[in-house]
Amino acid sequence: MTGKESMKFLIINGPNLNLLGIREPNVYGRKTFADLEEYIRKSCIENEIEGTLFQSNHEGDLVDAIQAAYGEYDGIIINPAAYTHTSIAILDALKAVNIPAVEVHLSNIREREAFRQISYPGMACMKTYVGLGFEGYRKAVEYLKEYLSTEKKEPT
Ligand code: CA2
Repeated sequence: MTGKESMKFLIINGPNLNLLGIREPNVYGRKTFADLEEYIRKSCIENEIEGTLFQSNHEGDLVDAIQAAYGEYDGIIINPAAYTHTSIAILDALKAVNIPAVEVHLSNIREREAFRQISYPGMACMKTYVGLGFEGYRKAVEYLKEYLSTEKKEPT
C-alpha cells in the first residue's frame, strides 16, 4: 500500500447473522442485517477505509474468503458467529494469511453459556470487542486503522 491509497478492510460475518432482527431481539437487538451492513459501510466511509463486506453460513466459504484476502486487504474484521467456538479451520486461515485481524461479537459472549467461552479465531486476532452491538464494528475499524497507521510510520 502506498501513502495515497486508502486502507482496505474485509469485514466478515458468519452463520445466521443474516437473520438479525428476525428472532432473539433480546440477545441481538431489533435491527436487521441490512441495518448492520449499512452501519459497517458508514463506519468505513467515515474512517476513509475501503470496506468489503462478506457474509456466509458456510465454514469453508469463510476460510476461502480469508485465504483470498491475502495480498488484497490490509485488515480483517470478523464475527465468526457460532464458528467462533468450534472452528480451528478459521483460526488456521487467519494465521496463514497473517493479516491484522480484529474479532467482533454483538453480544457479550463472556457472560453467556460455557460453550461460548472459547474463541478459536480470536486466538489469531489482535483484539476482540464483545457486547457493544453494532458499535463493536466501528471500534474495530478505528482500532485497525490506528494500528496500521502507526505500524506504517515505524522504520523498517
Ligand atoms: O454475539 C455475537 O455476535 C455472536 O457471534 C453471535 C452468534 C453466536 O453463536 C456467538 O456465540 C456470538 C450467533 C449469531 C446468530 O444470530 C442470530 C440472529 C437472529 C436470530 C438468531 C440468530
